[in-house]
Amino acid sequence: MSAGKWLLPFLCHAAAALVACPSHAHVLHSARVSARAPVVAVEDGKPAPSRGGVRLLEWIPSQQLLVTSARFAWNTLWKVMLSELAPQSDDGDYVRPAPQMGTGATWPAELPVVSGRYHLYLGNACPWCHRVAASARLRQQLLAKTGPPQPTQFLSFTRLVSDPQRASRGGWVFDSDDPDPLCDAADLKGVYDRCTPGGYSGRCTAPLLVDLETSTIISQESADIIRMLGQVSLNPSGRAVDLYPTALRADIDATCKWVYTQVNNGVYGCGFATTQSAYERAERGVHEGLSRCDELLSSQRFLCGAQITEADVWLLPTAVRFDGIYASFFRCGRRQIRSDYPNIARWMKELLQLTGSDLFDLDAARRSYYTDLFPLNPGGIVPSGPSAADLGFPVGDGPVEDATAFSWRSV
Ligand SMILES: N[C@@H](CCC(=O)N[C@@H](CS)C(=O)NCC(=O)O)C(=O)O
Repeated sequence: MSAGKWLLPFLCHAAAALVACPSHAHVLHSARVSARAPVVAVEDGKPAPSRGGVRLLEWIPSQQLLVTSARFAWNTLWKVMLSELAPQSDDGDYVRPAPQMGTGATWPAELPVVSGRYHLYLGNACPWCHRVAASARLRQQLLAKTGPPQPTQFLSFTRLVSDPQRASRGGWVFDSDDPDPLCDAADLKGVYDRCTPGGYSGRCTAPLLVDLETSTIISQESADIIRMLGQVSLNPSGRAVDLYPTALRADIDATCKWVYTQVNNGVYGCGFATTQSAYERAERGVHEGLSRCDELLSSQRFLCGAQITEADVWLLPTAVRFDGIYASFFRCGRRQIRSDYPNIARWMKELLQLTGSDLFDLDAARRSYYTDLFPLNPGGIVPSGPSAADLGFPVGDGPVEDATAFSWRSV
């Protein structure tokens, strides 16, 4: 039987019950309640108001018809919404779109390294923004929002707010307490338009690195931004933190590759899968990847040895969101970091301290995932935890200094 044949009677019956006969539904409802009393909770001697709905089953000839039609309608809508949110392969796997523009992973030679000219647009919930912010923090390049600038800091940044209802495209808007410094845009689309002669078409993603002086986009790809920021420094001390030391490059590249595929993108593969087998593939990969990280961290301080590298910066955003968000929201919590990956848990607390726990707000991120990605959670209920406090995360502190955690390069 065609889908429309199931859907139509269901919608007609539902509409009739809702629109034409609300009082009928109420009568039926009252009759049922009195016949089966007591079913209503009594508080202070008064029955609590009952909200039994329109009692569709009284109107629709068969429960099977109701369930089949509702499931079909719900599933169709979910698949349509999810294909807009997250492109899919024919097998139901999530396929992350490729970035649309950027200058590659090399800092453009024509851009002088001066303080205040380059600006990052970053959203708290976004893991790709988080890894850019963490790398810039570790290299002491990020200008603080308040207080006098330090000599090493050359990047200003704006905190984007996630609000797909307010944004004209994508999900990012500005709030009045952290406005856009480029053109006072209302949303990130306004920034993309301003930087694109003739107007911008495509996804308006964060992170975004722009040159405020020429109103041009330098890059919208987090991996490239991390790499290119490692090639420039304002550090007057003659040495700078090196997250990509020459001797470790092959190991860092290889580690980043599987961390990205299995863990960073793997959790999205779980959450955005539209078939059971696609979900199971992604979920297996996530825990294989996490087990491999945990094993490495059982014998060394960081993923590629005794010092922090880009590989640690890549793992961090997914690790800190794992128990509090992805485990439940993306259904990959078969094993959790706090109980099953003790070495990642130890490493994560250290990374949070070194990057500064004020860089990321887990509880705000959880609210954002659960409400803004509404096709995955149409009711919009946000779980109460586990919160940052439940997980024992440091909260709101600046970065802890520890020179032994880093490789250094001469500048
Ligand atoms: N390749 C990009 C992906 C960034 C990305 O997907 N950002 C998301 C937020 S987590 C975004 O801005 N999405 C808005 C949209 O797709 O419209 C990177 O790693 O920098």
